[in-house]
Amino acid sequence: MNQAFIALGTNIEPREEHLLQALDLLEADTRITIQKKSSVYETAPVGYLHQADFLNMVLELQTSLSPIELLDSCQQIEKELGRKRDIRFGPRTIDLDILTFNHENSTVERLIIPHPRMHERAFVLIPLAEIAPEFMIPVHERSVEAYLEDLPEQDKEDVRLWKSDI
Ligand code: A4P
Ligand code: MG
Repeated sequence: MNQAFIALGTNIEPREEHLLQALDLLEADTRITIQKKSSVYETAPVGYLHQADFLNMVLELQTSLSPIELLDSCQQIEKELGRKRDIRFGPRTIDLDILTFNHENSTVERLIIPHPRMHERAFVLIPLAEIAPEFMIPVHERSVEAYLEDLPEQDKEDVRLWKSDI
């Protein structure tokens, strides 16, 4: 069995429904088990700012899939939820990013793990710290908590607890 952390994000209504549907589709896959689920956070957009606030959460998965197979499944779920790719970093019904996969390091364009921007994003680190504070981010070998401590206060204030359980 493999361990993976994935991040979910949505900023098109109905946002909660998009998260719930993504969770259902992941759970429906017999090769994937959701081990842990963070709370849901409402977060100010990062990168492309002219868009609505996001709901973000992080999951710990156990899976028999390979990293690329897991990416295929995530992209299939994005497709089923009607995601259109227009603007990079722009609005989305659902985005599923693989943060880490075991202690693996992949640098091919289609799948970069650990996710190259995870350690600088409060909307990833805050939910991840809730379920795995001491997890050492592969390659960097630095804990989630340690990265979180380094983030600017403003970035952390832009991530607000929205619902503790969905
Ligand atoms: N890809 C490479 N590595 C990975 C990986 N580890 N996980 C490739 C998933 N996909 C990976 O992704 C573009 C390409 O990345 C895919 O072809 C895949 O093979 P995409 O999902 O089509 O496009 P994107 O989501 O616009 O790009 P990306 O790079 O995932 O964007 P980010 O960096 O995730 O930023 N602000 C808040 N508050 N909350 C958010 O969730 N999200 C973004 C998206 C920007 N601002 C945000 C949020
Ligand atoms: Mg993505």
